[in-house]
Amino acid sequence: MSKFERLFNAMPDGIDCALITADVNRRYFTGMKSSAGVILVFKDKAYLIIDFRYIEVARNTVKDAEVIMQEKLFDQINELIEKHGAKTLAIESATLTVAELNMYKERINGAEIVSSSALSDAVTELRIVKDESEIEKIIKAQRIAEAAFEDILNFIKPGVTEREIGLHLDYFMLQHGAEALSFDTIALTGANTSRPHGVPGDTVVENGNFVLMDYGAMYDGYHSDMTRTVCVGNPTEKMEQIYNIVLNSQLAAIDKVKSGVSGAELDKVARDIIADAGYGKEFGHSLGHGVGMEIHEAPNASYLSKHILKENMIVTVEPGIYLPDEFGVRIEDFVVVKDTGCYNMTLAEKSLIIL
Ligand SMILES: [Mn+2]
Repeated sequence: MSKFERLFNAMPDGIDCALITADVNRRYFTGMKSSAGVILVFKDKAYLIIDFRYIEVARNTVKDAEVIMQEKLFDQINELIEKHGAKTLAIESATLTVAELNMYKERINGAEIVSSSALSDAVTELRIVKDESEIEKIIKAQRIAEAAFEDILNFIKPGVTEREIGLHLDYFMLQHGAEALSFDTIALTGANTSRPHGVPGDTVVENGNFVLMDYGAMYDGYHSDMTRTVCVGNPTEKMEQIYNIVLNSQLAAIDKVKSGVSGAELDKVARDIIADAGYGKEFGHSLGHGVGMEIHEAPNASYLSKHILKENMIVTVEPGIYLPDEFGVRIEDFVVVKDTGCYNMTLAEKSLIIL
């Protein structure tokens, strides 16, 4: 079954066509990267309407949809709606702006616009479970990030700045096949490591400091995500103790991952260990999130999460403890959910590395 057929199966009855406009979803359905274009999906046929800049690539690579050169977009959409006799058209409520919605309402005639979350929910349902080729791409992205980790261990030493560490990781990943960075690399040292999403600055690594790195590579449209905290010179007893609490919490949560477990249950396993050690308040973010064509996507692993994990979903497991003005530790792997457990895509060492 094509992705478009599966999309229709995931939508409620009564929707005759769907208009896909989000860049990431257009890429998911067509396999090609573009900053413009729309996909119009009917029950028996899909069209990609895309402008001159992308038309050659589209015609050569897009197989599941008929490729149409964009001219007068709304006239073209209206003609196709008429041709297929569609009465209702679903839009991506999760990503469309109010201005775009108003424009569609004004310029699309012939079909009533369904502004419910039906289409966005259906796309999420498709994207949340990965197929083998998607998992392969994510693993490739992760291997690039891990090679960068091996490399950075030779670079980190007293005197280098957070920005230099971040840039070194970024350069390595881009040089070794990453299409892009997954997100702005986080590289922090010393007291800055207590800021979960701190921005790398001119702070210099000193002996006895942690260095926390949270980063990822993109490969063929797919992201990776990992965090490691390493120590330069010897850690204090407290640093070592906190590191081991986070590590135990992370290992216990990974052990718990399998089909049927909820995101909330997973979060609780990790959180209870940290809370029992006396640091519940210092773990102020959720345990994890899905990763795919977006760096944060479903399912969530937070205490509020209603997601039930299923075979071939992907979830990060990233507990942390953050002590303001002292230091922070976070350790993050990401895993593929399996019926019998999980497959950990992250191979990088996570017992405390002392440089
Ligand atoms: Mn993450």
